[in-house]
Amino acid sequence: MQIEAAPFPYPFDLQKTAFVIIDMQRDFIEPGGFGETLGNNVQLLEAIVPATQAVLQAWRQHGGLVVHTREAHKPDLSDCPPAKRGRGNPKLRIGDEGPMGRILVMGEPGNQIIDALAPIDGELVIDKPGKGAFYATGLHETLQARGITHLLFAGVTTEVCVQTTMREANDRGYDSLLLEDCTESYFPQFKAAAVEMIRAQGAIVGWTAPSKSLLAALG
Ligand code: C5J
Repeated sequence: MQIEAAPFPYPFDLQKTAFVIIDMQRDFIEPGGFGETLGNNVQLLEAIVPATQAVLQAWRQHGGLVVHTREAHKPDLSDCPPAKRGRGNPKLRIGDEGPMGRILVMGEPGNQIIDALAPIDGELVIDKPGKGAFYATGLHETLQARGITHLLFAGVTTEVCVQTTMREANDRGYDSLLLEDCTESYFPQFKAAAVEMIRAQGAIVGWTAPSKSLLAALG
């Protein structure tokens, strides 16, 4: 199969490709979570849910591997460096009690993936303490054991956890493609810049394409 993509078409084998949905968790998308405590307008991110849901449904129908990630820390915060917790001047810090439970802590209501994209049996759910999904998670080994060589990306936020993970994937030898309408930032100009820099210089980090190109390839 091949996706019409930029900077040039992206060939992939469904059996060797995973759809990776980054951090579509209540902490980032709904009022009262980490995103809002940092002063962001979380409504911007909600807009990508229908397109991401459509891809998820099609990918499931084709039997493709799905990986969901959550930015999530242990309740004792032993995996949250003080530098991360102390950064900025938020209303609430990681680990503090917010309207949806403790901010960015595993098992709390706000840390769950939004209902519209909830994982189903057989899908991988990766809790990650960093911005990149390969850091301290074993994700690379898990994907290698399944023979995965190609990754399709959706999720939030484009220039932080999505781009960081794509760069980590690139250095580990994966061919990655970002679905442009399935990713968003609290800062639209950062999304635009991240999309450009990913596909610049002959796909230096990876490819980008609208989700309709993937859906067309899947048929
Ligand atoms: C951020 C993320 N932006 N998932 N996390 O802190 O991009």
